[in-house]
Amino acid sequence: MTKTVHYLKDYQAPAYEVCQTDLHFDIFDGHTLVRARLVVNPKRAGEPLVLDGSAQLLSLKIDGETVGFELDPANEKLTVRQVPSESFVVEVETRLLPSENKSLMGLYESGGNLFTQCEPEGFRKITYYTDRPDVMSKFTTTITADKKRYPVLLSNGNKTGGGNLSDGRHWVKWADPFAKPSYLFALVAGGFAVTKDSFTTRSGRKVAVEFYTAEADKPKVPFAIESLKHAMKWDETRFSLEYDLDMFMVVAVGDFNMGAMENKGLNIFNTKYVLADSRTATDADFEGIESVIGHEYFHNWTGNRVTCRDWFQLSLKEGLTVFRDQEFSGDRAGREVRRIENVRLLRQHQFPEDAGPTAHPVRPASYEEMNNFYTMTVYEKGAEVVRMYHTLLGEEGFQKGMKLYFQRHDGQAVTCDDFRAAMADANETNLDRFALWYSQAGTPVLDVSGRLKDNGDYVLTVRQSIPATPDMAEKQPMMMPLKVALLDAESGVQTAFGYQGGHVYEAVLVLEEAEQEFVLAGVGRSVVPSLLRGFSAPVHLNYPYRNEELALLLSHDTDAFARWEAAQTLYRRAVAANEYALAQGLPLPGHGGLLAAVGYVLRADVNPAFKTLLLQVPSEAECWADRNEIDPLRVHQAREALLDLIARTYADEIAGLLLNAQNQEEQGGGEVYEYDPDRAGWRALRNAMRALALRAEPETIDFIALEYDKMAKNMTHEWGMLSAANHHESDKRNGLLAKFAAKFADDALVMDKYFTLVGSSRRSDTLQQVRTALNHPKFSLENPNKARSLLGSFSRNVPHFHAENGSGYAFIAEKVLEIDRFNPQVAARLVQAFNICNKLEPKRRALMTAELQRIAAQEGLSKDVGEIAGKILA
Ligand code: B3K
Ligand code: ZN
Repeated sequence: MTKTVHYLKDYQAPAYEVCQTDLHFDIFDGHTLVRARLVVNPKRAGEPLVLDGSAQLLSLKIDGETVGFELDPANEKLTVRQVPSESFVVEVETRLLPSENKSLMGLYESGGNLFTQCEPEGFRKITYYTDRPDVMSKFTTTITADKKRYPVLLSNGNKTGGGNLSDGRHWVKWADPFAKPSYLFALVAGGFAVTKDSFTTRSGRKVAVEFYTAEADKPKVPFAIESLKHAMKWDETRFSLEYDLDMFMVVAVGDFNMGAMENKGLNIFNTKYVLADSRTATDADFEGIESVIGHEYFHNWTGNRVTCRDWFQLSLKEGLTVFRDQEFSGDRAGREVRRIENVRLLRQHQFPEDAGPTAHPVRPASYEEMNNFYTMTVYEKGAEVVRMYHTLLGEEGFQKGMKLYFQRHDGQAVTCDDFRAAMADANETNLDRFALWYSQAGTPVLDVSGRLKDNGDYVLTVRQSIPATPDMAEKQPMMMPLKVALLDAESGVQTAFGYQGGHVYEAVLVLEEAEQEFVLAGVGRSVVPSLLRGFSAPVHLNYPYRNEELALLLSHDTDAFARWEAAQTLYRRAVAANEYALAQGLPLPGHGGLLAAVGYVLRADVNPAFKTLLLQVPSEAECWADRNEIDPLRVHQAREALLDLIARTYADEIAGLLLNAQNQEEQGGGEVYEYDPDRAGWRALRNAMRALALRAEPETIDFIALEYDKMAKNMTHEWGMLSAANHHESDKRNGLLAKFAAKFADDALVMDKYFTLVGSSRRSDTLQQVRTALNHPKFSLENPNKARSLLGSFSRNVPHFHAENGSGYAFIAEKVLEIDRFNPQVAARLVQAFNICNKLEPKRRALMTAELQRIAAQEGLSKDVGEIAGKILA
């Protein structure tokens, strides 16, 4: 297969613009006919008109005449060489087969209804078009269909007409007053129940809110609706941004490649991010819904009103919108805890990406398949980059930048440089050096040292380096904020110092050079530095702390992130020490210092959600970050041994906390088992303690099995018990899971949880149970949620995926190839489990390489999987 690589440096403005797009969909039982009428304006007359498309083409006319054209199916291009030099009309007819479309891009069927997904390049599966984000057009959409089978016909914008036709058919017309790129187009047709509400904007406009779901799911919609209204209000208050259409619609679909999609006025959501009640959704699910609903809504301004010039600029909308949804969640509840959760996510998934074969900058320089670039780097590191503007400029300065950004670019398709220019110009500052965050991949490393000078000044020396990545060897130092404070080494009290003419307790140091010294004046006593407070930059920071200094930070720091980080460092050191002992065949260390710190945390008077985070030992992936020759099983065993030690040492305290958390959860009246952030904190602690308690005394599974029904008051309770019991080798665990699957057999989202439990169990027979689950009547490989639940969780299951005999690798490779035949996007996600290949010890590396070669050699392999496998094998 020919490989086409797209480069940012080759960007060219479009030769033709489309000022009006009128679409006409005739939906029939087996197929759909699409007529597109485009009013096209030459920008560079004389150039050929090149349209993107892969749908079955029925006819093509220009100004009413049939014209000659060339088709290049491999690159999905249609070229017309002779076109008028002034404005002309293109008419295209295509024929689609939505029920055969299992890629879930373009127009497809799910549960008898029709849906679209266009971002980034799905619109070309519907018609022939300049399918690129810098071509913005006004759209109308007319849909006709059988009224009984497809009573609901939706598209973007406002409904402008409709009526009955002959033969039991009906029609509806939609008009979107805002020009938009084709990736924001959406159409939905079928039978749905609608839940209606409304929101009055601060300027007094009443916006109709409509959520479309299956009839049976109606009771699970209210939380998502409330979340949307909170998001609408929050965007007005914090960002002065108001909604701009008369209607905001959300449609839930069970078959969806990702979380949700921000189509203008007609968001399409994975059911997972809409439907929730406390019987079937965990507290974490509720939090996920609030944040994804917020995210898609916030795109209306950051993404839709101002969009991306090209797909290399994806982080312009995604990094910024993730930052906005993080801030929304933080403002809603538990800012500090949310911040730590964001950092954990970044470290567990983005840091490995940045250190692996698919590493790319926040603004990638090239791609083969754009779908492969909806990554943790573009989203989460992109959000950290936006957060750094915020840290450097402050809330007021940042908002000034946002205001200028919208003043300059509303209605345009722009670049990350335009965003940076607005931030700099609004604050009359120079952010040129900051641009490197968009072009250099790899997680920067800060090596910091501190010394107290004889004159009482404290000097911090910071060296920064950025590791080489496959795309770039030499890197330049970057601009970033390093937030610091100093704690008295004896008392742990925060100490004042002089910095830039002020007398302060905390400072934002601005790094720009490979090595810099910062003088914090007049300290005059022995101190412990508190560094990277709030995780002020997405970096690895090394400082030669002694364990006692970490314990001091853990117990005294006023910055939640820094406290948590002190505990994480202690855990990482302990896991590494266990690993060394295991490798050398030595007895495991006693970890007195760490145990004292854990004892402190167990007793500490901190909020329960924070306590839960402080007690979380970093994942294996965090423990082996930046290492080579990894033996995954040994890291796993070292980590397990540490957890066992903690559980055994503090069995009594853990049992006490478990009970206390349960009592606290039940206090305070109201709907005790419904979601609310405070109770969610107590439940998180309760579940964490339950897992540790069962670890210390495995025989208590009998108690769980016996009392399960009584204790299972909501899904968070059920999930806590099942995920703790999930690794138990006894039949009791199988019995619990079987009961759970029977109880929720008809709830697709809960069945996803069941499959996740099967895929993530440490039991010795897990691979066999996963294989059996593939034939479960409720499992379907074609449903992305199901595939991700069972196979995604298995690919993260360290002892089984990395089984010494290679069975885990072979199994995932087999499934990658199977899924790739119908859904390359989902397959390409799964194959990224092999990203770690070249960092493994030789035996596993050889086993994994063999599987990757098998995948790469597959005839008809998608470019999605081909691109990833190729990069790993390179
Ligand atoms: N913009 C979409 C993601 C589209 C992914 C295409 N593979 C959802 C979001 O980020 O809000
Ligand atoms: Zn997004």
